[in-house]
Amino acid sequence: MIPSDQTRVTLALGSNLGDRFENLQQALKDISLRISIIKISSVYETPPWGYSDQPVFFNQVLSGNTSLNPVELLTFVKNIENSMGRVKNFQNGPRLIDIDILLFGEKIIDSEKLVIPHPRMVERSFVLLPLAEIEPELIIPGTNKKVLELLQNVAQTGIRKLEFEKKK
Ligand code: PH2
Ligand code: MG
Ligand code: MG
Repeated sequence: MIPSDQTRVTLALGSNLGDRFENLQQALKDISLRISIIKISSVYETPPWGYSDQPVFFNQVLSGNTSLNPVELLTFVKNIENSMGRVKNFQNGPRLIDIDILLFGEKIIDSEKLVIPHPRMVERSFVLLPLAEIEPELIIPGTNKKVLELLQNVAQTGIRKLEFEKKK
């Protein structure tokens, strides 16, 4: 059950600079201040998409409940990126941390600042594979397709699920 004043949201995290695992961990800690995290995927090592001459990424997807509205959520995640030291780079270029809003409940939003569902998520295996781990049956608004079906349409070459030592 989702509390009536909250929305289930899904975010994608990525990092390919510095200590990539630590960056994901820090982002999760900051995100959990305003999102009560319900599901979280494994970390995946993924080849860079869009611009290949850069380090490999670590990617992870989470879902949780928040009382923030979409614009507040965008501001919240941008503030985390900035506080972690992300600097402006070129599109698809290397980054310390990237926090993208994939889904905001079943909402479809197409404004200048914010497009939800994330417009490129359906073509990106570094998003769909971790998402399929936590929400295989979820239908992506506007597509009429389940995550697992969308995953079948994208190449998964070079993606590796990482096994981290669990803290005792
Ligand atoms: N993010 C990008 C561009 N390319 N490639 C991978 N593997 N993972 C990412 O998170 C990623 C990317 C733009 O945000
Ligand atoms: Mg991104
Ligand atoms: Mg981004």
